[in-house]
Amino acid sequence: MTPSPSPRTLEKLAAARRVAVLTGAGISAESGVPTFRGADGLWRRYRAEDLATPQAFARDPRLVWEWYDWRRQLIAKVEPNAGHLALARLEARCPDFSLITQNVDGLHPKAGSRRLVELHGNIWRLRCTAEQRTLVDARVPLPELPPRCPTCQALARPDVVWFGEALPQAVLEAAFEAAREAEVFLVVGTAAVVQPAASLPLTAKRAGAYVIEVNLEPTPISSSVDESLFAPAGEVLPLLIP
Ligand code: BJW
Repeated sequence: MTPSPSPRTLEKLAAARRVAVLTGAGISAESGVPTFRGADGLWRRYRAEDLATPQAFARDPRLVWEWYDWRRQLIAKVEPNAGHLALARLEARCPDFSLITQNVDGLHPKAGSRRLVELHGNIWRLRCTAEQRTLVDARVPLPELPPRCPTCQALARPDVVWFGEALPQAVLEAAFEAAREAEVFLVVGTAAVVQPAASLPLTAKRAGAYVIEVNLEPTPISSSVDESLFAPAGEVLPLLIP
């Protein structure tokens, strides 16, 4: 049975003027997007070192692109779920709101979220490896692998953040500022192990936020938050945000 949020959690969320949310792969799981670390997670079948590092791309850009092109084809077929839609509703009624996502799938904007910080980039953008110019290319499948920059013909890469790469400074600052200023901080569907994203809920907590976690199972931050709700995000978020 889906756990009911406590009255205190519902009151905090209803009264808060400054709300920040951190989402991870779990929020898109019910749409049909694979997570990374779960039972059917991508990292059970593929090695991150072979596909999601700058070294892997330097070694074999075509292999890396085949994997991203496969994921793009999968994501192109799915729709936002009740969890994404609930967060878009929360944004519409909250004067100061930030949705910080680790996801690259673009399902939050598709659900109507606008005040969005994409920590790990976006799978629908390509970045020129020579001049760092980015462009949106939503063609599935891509006609040429690996794709090239249409302006200078240099190799293009997915505009995502791989292991060992720094997150864009402005994006990182916006996320930590939102965490420090939030009255309520909601953490949804993340294993909370990848840094620096995993530090955001604890930063918010230390700065005085009421922190609510939604996940299928306990995570390393569960013992530090104010309330954990262990159930699918697509069921819990509509209860939190009717
Ligand atoms: C549900 C659900 C449902 C399921 N409802 N819930 C400090 C200590 C140790 C290591 C480091 C450190 N600082 C940095 C590091 C290294 C590294 C790191 O964190 N490693 C750890 C794994 C140990 N971090 C980095 O390398 C980062 N870079 C960095 O710090 O650079 C520093 C630097 C500075 C200056 C110069 C150079 C460098 C970059 C991290 C980039 C992560 N990239 C990826 C791939 C993105 C592109 C792509 O998608 O292909 O991001 S990896 C992958 O993990 C992806 C995700 O965004 C990220 C997080 O995963 P997430 O969202 O938590 O998903 P899962 O699958 O792990 O969990 C899903 C959860 O949902 C589970 O808990 C389920 O239970 C739950 N769930 N269904 C609710 N229906």
